[in-house]
Parts: sequence; structure tokens; C-alpha cells
Amino acid sequence: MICLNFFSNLIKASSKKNVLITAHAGADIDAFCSAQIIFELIKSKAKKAVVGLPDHPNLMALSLAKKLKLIYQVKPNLSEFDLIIFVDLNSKDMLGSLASQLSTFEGKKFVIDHHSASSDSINGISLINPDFVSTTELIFETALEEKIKLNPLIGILTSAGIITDSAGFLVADHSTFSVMAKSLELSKKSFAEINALFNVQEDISEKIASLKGARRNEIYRFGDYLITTSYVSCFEASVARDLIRLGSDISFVASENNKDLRISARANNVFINKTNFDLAKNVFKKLVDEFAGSFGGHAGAAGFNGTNLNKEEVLLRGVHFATEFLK
Ligand SMILES: [Mn+2]
Repeated sequence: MICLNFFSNLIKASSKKNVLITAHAGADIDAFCSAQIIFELIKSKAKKAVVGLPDHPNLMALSLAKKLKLIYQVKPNLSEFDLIIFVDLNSKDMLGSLASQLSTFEGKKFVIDHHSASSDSINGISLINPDFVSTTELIFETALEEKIKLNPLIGILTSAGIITDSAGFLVADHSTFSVMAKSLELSKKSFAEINALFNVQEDISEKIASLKGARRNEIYRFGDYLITTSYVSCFEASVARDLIRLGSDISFVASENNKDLRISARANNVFINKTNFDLAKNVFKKLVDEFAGSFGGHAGAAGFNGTNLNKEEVLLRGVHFATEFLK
């Protein structure tokens, strides 16, 4: 349900007030962009408007913030504000470092979110609608219906939130595409330019490790499944992930540092769902029975640490336990 005057009320309520706009801990692109859109909507009316987050946003959001020169604070003091606007969350639990301060905050609260209302929902004037794929989409569409004036930056921020929260439109329906068409047009940017805003550039040594890991990889075929092994001097976890992207169902990547050996493994999600394979249970638990060392992880990702071991030997035992499961 579209609330007909939510943003007019919010802008009116912000007038001449100290306003904090916040989002969930570990803000992603949708959370961060939603907060910045609200900032754009109220900045000229409020006495002071601040985007203040429980902690730093994630790497993609940091990249976008830097490229668009967007400003935010971390761990704001809630008592300095008359009004708080919460975006992309409605549960107190997701407020991280700010949760404890909230119980003593006495000002007005607005909540804008596309997650369904939780049992510990923040009490405030709410615009919550799980039909939207991203909070930026919900804000954009609702504000448009209210004929609120939107600037090109809001178009950019909305598009970025939609692209990331829909996993590149995998979970989008026709209405998301129509909102995207409008926000992209307003942004005056191309689709590629928007995507480039949150591309996190890998470190050069990580890229070299990825390429070496791919060149050195050994392929084991078992029926329709592929298991690969490789070794690098560092970034073994990201190389293991790269090998899954390249087509492995299971990947094992070793890295050695003096006498320490580390094996990082990944398994493809589709493969796990089909076979019930579990890296931790079916492989790594057995590895530590054979080799002195420790392991941690779960079905899709696991790691092993040991000393004075032969990397080929451990990798091959990993492949052995995986094929044993597939039999
Ligand atoms: Mn979201």
C-alpha cells in the first residue's frame, strides 16, 4: 500500500530540526543510498541533517561514497537529534552500536523499509512495504507519487540500490524495471556508469593470485562433477571462490607460509543443494583425523590449518574424501 503523504509529512517534520538519518549495521548499497536519498530530500529544510551509521558501510558502499563524494558519520550521539529516520531496517536488533542508545531517545521516529515488519520493530511513523525489491525503489516510487521533486543524484542512488538488492535484477518483476527506467533516466547516467560506482577494485596481488591459481589448477572429474585443486602463496580463499566461478563444483586451494599450510575450500551452492554435500562434515572433519591440524567452516566454505605437511598430499586427500562422498 502506498502511503499518500508520507514524504510530505517527513519533510515537514524535519523542518528546522536536528535530523539523523541512519541505517542497519554494515550498511550495504541499498541502506547507504536510501539514507543519502533522504538526506537530499530534507537537507534544505532541516536545521541540521546528518547521515550517521552504526558502523562503517560495506566495501561496495564505501566505493560508491568515495566516487560520489557522499558524507556520513559513524556512531552518532542520538541525544543531539530531535528526529531520527531509519532506512532499510525496522528491527532494533539491526542497529548494532546504536541499539542501546535508542531506548532513551525521546524524539520523533520515521521508519522506511522493504523488509517485513519484525517482532521488535522500531516504534515510529512507518513506510514498510516488502513488495519492493529495495528500499531505494520504495522511496523513489512513493516520493514520485507524492510529486516530490527529485534530483539526478537521487536517480543515481535509487538505481544503485535496485541493482544490488535485486542481485542484478534476478529477483525483479516488471514494476522494478519500470522504476529503474525512471530512476536511470533521472540519473543522466548509463547503466554501466552506475555499476562502475560500486565495483570494488581488487588489489593487484590478489588479481595475480587469482590468475596463478587458475593456471596451476588440476581438474578431477567424477561423473558430472568437477573438483579442482590449486596452490598460491596468499589469497587462497578468494582463489578457491574464483575456481567455483570458473565452473568447479568443489575447489581446494593450498597456501604455504614457511612450515604452515593452509587449505581453503569452496563448494558450489547448486551442487550442495542437489547432493547435500557438506565441506566441513564430509571432508575437513576427516582431514583433521589424518593430519595434525585444525579446521573451521560449514557446507559451502571451509579452511584447514596445519604445520609440516605436504600440500599435494593434503589436497589429494581432500579430493579423495569428496569423491568418496559422491560415490
Ligand atoms: Mn535493502
